[in-house]
Amino acid sequence: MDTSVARKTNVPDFATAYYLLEGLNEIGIDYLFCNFGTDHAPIIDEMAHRRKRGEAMPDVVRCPHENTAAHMAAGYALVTGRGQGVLVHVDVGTANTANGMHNIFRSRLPVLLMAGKAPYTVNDELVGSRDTYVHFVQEPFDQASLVRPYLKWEWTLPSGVVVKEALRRAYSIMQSEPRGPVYLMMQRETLTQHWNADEIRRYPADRFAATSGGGGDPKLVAALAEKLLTAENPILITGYAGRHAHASRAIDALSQFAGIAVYESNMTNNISHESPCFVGFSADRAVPEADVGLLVDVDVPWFPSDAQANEKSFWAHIDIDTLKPGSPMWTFPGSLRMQGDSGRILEQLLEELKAKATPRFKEAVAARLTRIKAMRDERIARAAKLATDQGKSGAINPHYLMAELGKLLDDEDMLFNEGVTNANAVLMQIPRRVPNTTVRAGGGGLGWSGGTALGAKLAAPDRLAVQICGDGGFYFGNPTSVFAVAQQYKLPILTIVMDNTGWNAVKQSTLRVFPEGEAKTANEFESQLAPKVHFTKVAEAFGAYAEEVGDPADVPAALARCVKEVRGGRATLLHVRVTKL
Ligand SMILES: Cc1ncc(C[n+]2csc(CCOP(=O)(O)OP(=O)(O)O)c2C)c(N)n1
Ligand SMILES: [Mg+2]
Repeated sequence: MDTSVARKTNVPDFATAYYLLEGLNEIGIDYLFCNFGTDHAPIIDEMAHRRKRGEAMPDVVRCPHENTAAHMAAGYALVTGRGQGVLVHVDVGTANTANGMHNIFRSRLPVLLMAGKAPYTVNDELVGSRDTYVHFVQEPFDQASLVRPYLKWEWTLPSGVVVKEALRRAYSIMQSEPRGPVYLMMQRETLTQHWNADEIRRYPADRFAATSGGGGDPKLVAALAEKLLTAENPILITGYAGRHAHASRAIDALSQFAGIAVYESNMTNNISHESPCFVGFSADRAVPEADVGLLVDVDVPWFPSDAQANEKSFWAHIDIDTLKPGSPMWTFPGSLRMQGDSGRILEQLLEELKAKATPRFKEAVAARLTRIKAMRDERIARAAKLATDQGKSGAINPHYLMAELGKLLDDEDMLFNEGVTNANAVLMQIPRRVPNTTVRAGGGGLGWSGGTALGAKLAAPDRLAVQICGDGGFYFGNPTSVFAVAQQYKLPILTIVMDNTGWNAVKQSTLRVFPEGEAKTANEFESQLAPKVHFTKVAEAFGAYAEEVGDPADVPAALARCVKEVRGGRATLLHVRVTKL
């Protein structure tokens, strides 16, 4: 154990909150995305104290809504790989992060969520005792239960003497693969306790490291290579391997060497979409035909209601999270499972294949690559054809819209695709050459793209961050909070709202279950939202540049003006009236 102290000082002692801020800085938290309340009085006072003393602590980003705070941490972690702090108010603030924690947990991103707890003393026995109405009503029996399904770890800080130890443990757990949210609760009486600097131990990263995923068992790697050597129709489906650059490279290299068609299912673009083996976003048609399949870092490789794997096929499951213990049911085939760093395991597999490749294998690969190219050409032609229909006045075709947007974006620009029923238009029409530049949520909680774009912009100020959402998603994202943060912290993001006047996903779901049902007969799907809104006014209220477009002919110029504004440093919104639901 490292017994060195925080630092030597002639000031005898400090409050726990002082060490909390120091400890956060020491574990590498750059930012605290905050929504404050009465529970944070000790922290707010120590923030001022540390600033007065010129001492380091994380930068504070105040977010008017917790949904923004949680998703900003997600966006920052997506770009940097490092979890940040989200500091919210007791049970109620925690409840407001639940949607975000769901998305972050399902996206396997790290985040340190922190909240106060109602003070436990009532009669002013200690500094920080209850002194207002809410302290009596904000103490549920189980505060953490509000977010527990999405946590890897939780604790209530019992004493300031262990504050840095608790922070280090929280950090190690959230950063270890598979990464995810951790939750630390703290009471005011604990935060105001004083401790001598000599009593507060440090827990440095070089002695308390996080765990990463390792390589695969060589025997299993060899067994899988044997299968691939004789495979006739191998496919690879991945969802989130592309979050690591070496995994992207490994998928690209392996697929080209072994003639494997690569599909992406949600989350992110894992390899360049110009890679010769990338064939699209749904493997449903390919799954029944595949004889060997690789499921690489993927949660939903296909919809079993639409596609079934051949009984004789062989499936290898290579994932940082092979068993999906966060899901009560998960029933995709895994004839062979390797848990670990998928990029590393695929590198091993490629080495093994290179060593064993026979002339017959190479011939079969060449034939497959020709077939895969034909599939790619067909897909590209289909996408181009869809974009030629511009739509009508008040009903712009999202494919055309996205194709025009794609012409204005650089390779490194980041897209946060919350397009819901129009998400495919984003995926199909916008060229993506750099992995991990079109991101979707691993979860299903709408309202994530604005906060996530802000967090990504904070982490990568030189890249453009584009939020693409439906009208429903725009409401869910607490847009006033998003644009307030964009203004206050000078984080210009581009927001494109594809307004189809409501919840098309809800309508389509009803039609899928009841194709000829009562809802269809009545033409009432409970999906229409207010038709005459002007989302531009929301953005303008916060000084953003905003435009509305309804005529297809105006799309290229409107997009060009918006991209120019946002690149010039002003948050921008384009409200597009797309094909109605
Ligand atoms: C927080 C949250 N509430 C409700 C839902 C259920 N839901 C899924 S899609 C959808 C409609 C979204 O509307 P919009 O963003 O306009 O996209 P569209 O379906 O019109 O393409 C809803 C309400 C959800 N996923 N998340
Ligand atoms: Mg909609």
